[in-house]
Amino acid sequence: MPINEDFVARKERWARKMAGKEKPAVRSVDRLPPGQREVHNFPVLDLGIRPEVPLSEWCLHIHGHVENLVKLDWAQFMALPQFNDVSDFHCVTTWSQYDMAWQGVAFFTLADLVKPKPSATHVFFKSYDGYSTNNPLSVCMDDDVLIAHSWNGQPISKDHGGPARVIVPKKYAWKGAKFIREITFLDRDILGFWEIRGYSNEADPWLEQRFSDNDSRKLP
Ligand SMILES: Nc1nc2c(c(=O)[nH]1)N[C@H]1C(S)=C(S)[C@@H](COP(=O)(O)O)O[C@H]1N2
Ligand SMILES: [Mo]
Repeated sequence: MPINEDFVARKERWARKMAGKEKPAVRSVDRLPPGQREVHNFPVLDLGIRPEVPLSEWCLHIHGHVENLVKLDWAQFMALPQFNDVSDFHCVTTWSQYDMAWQGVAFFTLADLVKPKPSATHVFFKSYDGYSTNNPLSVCMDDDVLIAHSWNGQPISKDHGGPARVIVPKKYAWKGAKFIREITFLDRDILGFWEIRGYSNEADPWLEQRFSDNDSRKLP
């Protein structure tokens, strides 16, 4: 298999962040993707079901095309190497909030733990509220993707998806599952809650991929 330069660069950036050596991100003056407006109040957006998951009952199940199936309880999750990252947050309903400071466990760390098999190409995320979403594995293996338990130094509230939520900064925010419960590595793509309902399967805010009609690859 040829070495994927892009992947190596992302993993190197992540390793520098883990070591606390990353340079502050140099963001362009133009941080607002087309059709978005900046907010400062972190709106709440979900299906209206905010499941109460006591930490004593919380469990993250990671399985599928991996060498090691893993079930993490809260203590095991919190004992994993911690990762901090600051990123911009873009909701498809046109609000964006800059400089969201997240703390949690990097997707890279989870991948090191479960070791995706070569057959793994996609990742499916399932939540305690019945929500789901999907991403290519290559999208998840970026230096800014994490399972966050804290925001601005405080545990993520139930409104914002606590105990833990997925953050995929380069995509519209629906690609990051709040109330995360299960992560499945797959050898094919399966559409999530909004993707089934006509939302883009690629969800790049800079390309304004809000709905599937703007995707580069039309689904059958
Ligand atoms: N489990 C779950 N995750 C979810 C959603 C949801 O309804 N349920 N909504 C998504 C959408 S559309 C957005 S914009 C963000 C909103 O996160 P917030 O409520 O913290 O702003 O969560 C995403 N993740
Ligand atoms: Mo959203």
